[in-house]
Amino acid sequence: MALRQTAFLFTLNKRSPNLNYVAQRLGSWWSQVEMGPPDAILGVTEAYKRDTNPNKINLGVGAYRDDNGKPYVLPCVRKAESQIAAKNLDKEYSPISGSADFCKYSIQLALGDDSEVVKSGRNATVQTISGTGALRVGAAFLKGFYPFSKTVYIPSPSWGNHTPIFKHSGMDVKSYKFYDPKSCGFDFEGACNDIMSIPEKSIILLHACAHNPTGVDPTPEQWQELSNLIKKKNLFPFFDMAYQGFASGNIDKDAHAVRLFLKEGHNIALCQSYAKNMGLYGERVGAFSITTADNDETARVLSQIKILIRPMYSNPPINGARIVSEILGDSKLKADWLLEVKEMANRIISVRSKLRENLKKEGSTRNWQHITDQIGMFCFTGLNAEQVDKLVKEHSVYLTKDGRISMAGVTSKNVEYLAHAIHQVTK
Ligand code: IK2
Repeated sequence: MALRQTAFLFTLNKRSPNLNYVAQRLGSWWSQVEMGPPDAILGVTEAYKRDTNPNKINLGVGAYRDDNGKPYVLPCVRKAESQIAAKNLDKEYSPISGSADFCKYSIQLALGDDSEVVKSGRNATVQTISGTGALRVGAAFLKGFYPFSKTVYIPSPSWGNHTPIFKHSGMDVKSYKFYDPKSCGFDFEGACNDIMSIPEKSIILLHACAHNPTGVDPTPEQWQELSNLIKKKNLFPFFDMAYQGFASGNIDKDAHAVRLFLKEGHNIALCQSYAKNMGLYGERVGAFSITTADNDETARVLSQIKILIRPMYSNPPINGARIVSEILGDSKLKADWLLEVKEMANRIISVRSKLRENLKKEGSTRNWQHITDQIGMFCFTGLNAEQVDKLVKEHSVYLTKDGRISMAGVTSKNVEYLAHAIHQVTK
């Protein structure tokens, strides 16, 4: 049918230039395709770009900005790039699992230099297309090889892409309580109760630090209890660590939960991203790891992950991995990076205080303590859909519908305007 139609169009085209008219009469192959909705997060940026208000602020997507509201390339990344350029490297394909150096540095960064897991080779690690790719590869591995229920329990709420990623891989998704709208904090009791009722041997997704979208993280004591409970229920912990270093400014502190679970004897899945902590958003560089029982299991798991990756994208891009390896493999550059990631985290912590102060100055009598209690890139403001709508329409402040704002888009220059706008819609 397709061939006949193409041949017919070709003959007609020779005779008549009015192909559109003919295509219309025949009907297009895609006339049944309906318009899809814009992405809940990236769609906000599209709307922001169309706005002509000079005071507009984009607090939608979680991408770091400097205090002038400009995208920020870390100085250590620039140095790494010039060191790499001087090496005059080739552009050959990467192995399916990516750069071996990159994988080694990544798992060491996550688990620590003294990690027993790394020393004994109990990790199957591959380079991925940033954190999203790590989640997607991980989900495909679970779908193919997890021997029990293929249901993943994610916190409520969670990053908007978690459910689509797992569903796209053929997994089922359910949720457990995480956020308490009354306290704008962690619903520890609700989470524990829900986890108690998750069927044994299910998969549980945990945000390692800087929970997205709420900015609410369990305390170390709560992580300990969560670890005990998850062990008791025999659940498989799947960690998403997209913000190591970006939450507190300290890479070890932010990896606390992951390292604790391993110390407590769990085997885990782990997704890492260098988008935020090295500012390598568009380089799309991340890692996926499974910790295993022994070397032999590592080799078997790795072989199967490679078989899954090959038809997906064959092998990952080389540039971002080179930058990460150059930084993590060079003690001077690594020291620079640790300072720079701390500076980014500190700027976010400081604008949280400024936003609270300015809301007070505006005369707001609401309790805004959660702005400074929450951590990482996002603040879950507690604004309802109507207030969000007003912020967008009346003040050109762009944010996601759930009331999440990216603190990275707040600067010392726009914080007063933002506080004024928030007060106007909440008073
Ligand atoms: N996992 C979590 C929890 C994330 O927050 C992200 C990044 N999200 O940032 C966009 C936003 O919410 O505004 C990722 C994974 C994956 O990030 P990437 O694929 O860019 O590494």
